Amino acid sequence: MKTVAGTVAILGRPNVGKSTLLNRIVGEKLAIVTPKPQTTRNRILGVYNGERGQIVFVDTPGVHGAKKELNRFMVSEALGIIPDVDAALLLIEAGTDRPGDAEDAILRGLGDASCPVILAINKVDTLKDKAALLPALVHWNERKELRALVPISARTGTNVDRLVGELWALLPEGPPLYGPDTLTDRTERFLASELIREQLFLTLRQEVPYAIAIVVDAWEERASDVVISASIIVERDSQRAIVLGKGGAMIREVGTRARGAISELLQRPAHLKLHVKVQPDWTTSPQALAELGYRA
Ligand SMILES: Nc1nc2c(ncn2[C@@H]2O[C@H](COP(=O)(O)OP(=O)(O)O)[C@@H](O)[C@H]2O)c(=O)[nH]1
Ligand SMILES: [Mg+2]
Repeated sequence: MKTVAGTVAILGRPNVGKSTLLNRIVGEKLAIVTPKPQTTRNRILGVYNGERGQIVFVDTPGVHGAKKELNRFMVSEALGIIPDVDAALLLIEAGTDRPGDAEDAILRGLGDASCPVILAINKVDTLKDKAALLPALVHWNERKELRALVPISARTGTNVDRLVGELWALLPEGPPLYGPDTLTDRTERFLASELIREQLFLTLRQEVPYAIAIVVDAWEERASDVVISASIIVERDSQRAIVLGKGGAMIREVGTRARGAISELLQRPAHLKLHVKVQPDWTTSPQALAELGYRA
């Protein structure tokens, strides 16, 4: 049998579970996940090798009304991938009965690119009564551009195999795009910096995580471990104080947790040195954004 290979974008509004789904499908933690919206800032590619061939999934930032420069970059990361993929998964949460602004924008982009799309209705594990899905199914079913509707739970894995199974038919025949050992296009440095950002999102209150970027300053491989120095960039002195915490308690806690996650990722012990630096207006300055990896 001929093999199939292609790219599939995972698109949707913030917080619907796109990154959770990517991790679930590839079986590794490539994308960070938090209960807060707008955690993911860059496209992250995850390679899935299955019975019929290879699917390259692209996790994207959530599509939302964007004002700040950083947010505009995030939305362009998501919508800008559409012309380059073979198919798309539009992810919504159970309970989203009709398309909102985000879904409209995504479906418009997919329509313009004649890109086939499957709707995945996520978080069905939160439904007590599965019949509650029916009104949504009826409404979404009216959208002729949807090739399939699949209720799933990215968290528990329910129906994720079926969802992936629906994708093969949308992809072209061809050899694998990536070698059998390639899991992602992202470097260990990037993944490690994301794990630091994840802990900051999980630990810090409200707005502070949105003002944070991470720069890995040094990465020293030693015989049996790795020493990583990283800067936590914030916009204001007040945010620096919050990240440090009383007597440095907050940053110590973040450092301990991130070190654990990074050691797990790298499959070897990691040591982490964190510094907090203030760089005013990095979220609005195009030049600063580009230097921090948020390049338009
Ligand atoms: N109950 C439930 N929660 C989920 C599911 N998938 C994701 N979540 C949660 O939804 C939140 C946002 O997930 P995330 O993957 O970061 O969403 P993203 O912004 O679309 O990438 C996190 O707290 C996840 O644990 C699911 O299938 N069921
Ligand atoms: Mg995400």
